[in-house]
Amino acid sequence: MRYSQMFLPTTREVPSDAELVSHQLMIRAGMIRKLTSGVYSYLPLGYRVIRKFEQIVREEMTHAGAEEVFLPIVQPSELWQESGRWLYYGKELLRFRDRHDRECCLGPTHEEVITDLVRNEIKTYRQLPKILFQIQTKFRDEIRPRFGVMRAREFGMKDAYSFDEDEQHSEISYKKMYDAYMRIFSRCGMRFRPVEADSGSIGGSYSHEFMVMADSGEDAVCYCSSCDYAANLEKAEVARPQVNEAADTVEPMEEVYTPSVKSIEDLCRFLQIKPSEIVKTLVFSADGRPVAVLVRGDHEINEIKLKNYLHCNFLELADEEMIRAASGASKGFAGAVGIKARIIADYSLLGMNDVVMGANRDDFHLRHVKIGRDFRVDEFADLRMIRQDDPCPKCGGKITIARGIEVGHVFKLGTKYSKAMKAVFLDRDGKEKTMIMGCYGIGIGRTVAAVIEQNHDENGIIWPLVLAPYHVIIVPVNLKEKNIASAADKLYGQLLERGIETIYDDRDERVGVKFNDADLIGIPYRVTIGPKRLAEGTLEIKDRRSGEVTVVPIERAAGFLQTVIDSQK
Ligand code: 9G3
Repeated sequence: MRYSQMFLPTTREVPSDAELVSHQLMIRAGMIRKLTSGVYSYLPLGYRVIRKFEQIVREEMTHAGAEEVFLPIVQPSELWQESGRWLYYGKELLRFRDRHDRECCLGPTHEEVITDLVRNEIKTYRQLPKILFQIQTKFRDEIRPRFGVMRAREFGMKDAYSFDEDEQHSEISYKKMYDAYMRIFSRCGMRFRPVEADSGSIGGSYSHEFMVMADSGEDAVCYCSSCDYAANLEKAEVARPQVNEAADTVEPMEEVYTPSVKSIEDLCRFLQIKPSEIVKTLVFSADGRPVAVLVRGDHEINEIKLKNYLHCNFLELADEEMIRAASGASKGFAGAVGIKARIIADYSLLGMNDVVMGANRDDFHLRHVKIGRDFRVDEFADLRMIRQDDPCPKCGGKITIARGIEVGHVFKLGTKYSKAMKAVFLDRDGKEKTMIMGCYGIGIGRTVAAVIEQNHDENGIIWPLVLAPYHVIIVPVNLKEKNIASAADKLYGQLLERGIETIYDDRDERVGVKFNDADLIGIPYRVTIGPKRLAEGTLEIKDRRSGEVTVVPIERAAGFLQTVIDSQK
């Protein structure tokens, strides 16, 4: 393409709310423009990248045995009523009525639609397994869309759904998808990790998130430096501590006056103790009932683990009223001794004695408290957040905490939808069975943005070749000089003939502007045609990633670029 003809509005301006580098660069490089909050238009340069990533996804999905479908975004509420989700979701589900006053929604995902399609067509085990995928727009009315296309309200997703006759076969489908994801993200040259994740509200036995490692990521993950263990921080299990059978020489429990001393650090300063000698008593309301949860002063409660352990629907910190009713004190002075609530404690409290905790009396704490002597713990469980340097729950190695961007998520769904919607088939013995499902998502725009998070410098984007919108940009230093213009025209023709995707920067602009734009939009190879080199019959080829400049004879330039490009495909 000739630059002067392109719709490629690069700009130095970034919107004030663009905090993420990828958001800034996608605007500045003329890839996207915001239509309204959380809704973006892809301009030609941005859409070329999207299409290249989608092509990689299609190739790997197909290679894994999935077939592509294309499902509607308008969905009838009846299906969501069948699955029981119509009332579960709030305003995030964009609902509307059609001209016949029928209730519909814009699809935020397609479990109901695909299960309805399959239940109408698949009748016997001979028709299984099936893995169907689509690349389709989703709409989720996020309350606060941010970070450009990273967290948009309308976004493209590849979503796949597997249907199997039993758990073992479902496991095979899951692994096919998991392996396809490994190939997709590897082909894009990304630094990523699959991590064990919490399957959240969509029940099913387990799930993995594919995390692109980036300090700007919203998700916290932990991984072991010695083995392949990795997990979303919300899900990460904590290795059972060896119980410290400390000596029993602990004095009797005693109250201590701690006027207005509520926080852990105030208490440490006031009593000259360490956080690890304190037991925090957090009162939760689990489905409306008070539960006292005990964790060590230097640990954090993991509310996802707690909710999963309690199998409750609604979990939140108790309000002052419930805390006072259970403990007789305000939040900062609640303690386990004498509290009127179920008491569960994190494993790290096992064997602890001689601790400090709230006295269930305002302005007082207890010290020298001994678990088992002064109060009883109903149950011990793994309830705390894992921390940097904790032992790996798999191999005992060292745990590292890092930030990541979730670009993919694969779930075992079991029969959550197929049971509710009666997606059944006749098995080998002619018995009616419920299909076993899995679902597998990849955020298209989010992945492109994540690639930029991992591939940029102060001058702009640095595209991996497989995703680059164009492979080469030709920058003639001064088109008014005839021999430069003809050399550039000739090279442009040669590159197009070889199928090399090329921008010919034919704008009447200073060469500095052209260089800056070439760096900003991140084209992997920049060919500069200038008078000095031309006089010697050569030109310069600059590699955007390494910065390396190679001087090449003009007649060899097209071949040189073909070789270097083909070597990376
Ligand atoms: C909704 C709304 C938002 C949602 C969902 C439903 C997330 C919802 C989870 C999934 C699971 C998988 C198939 C592709 C991979 C992810 N946000 N999820 O179900 F109504 Cl408003 O989407 N779906």
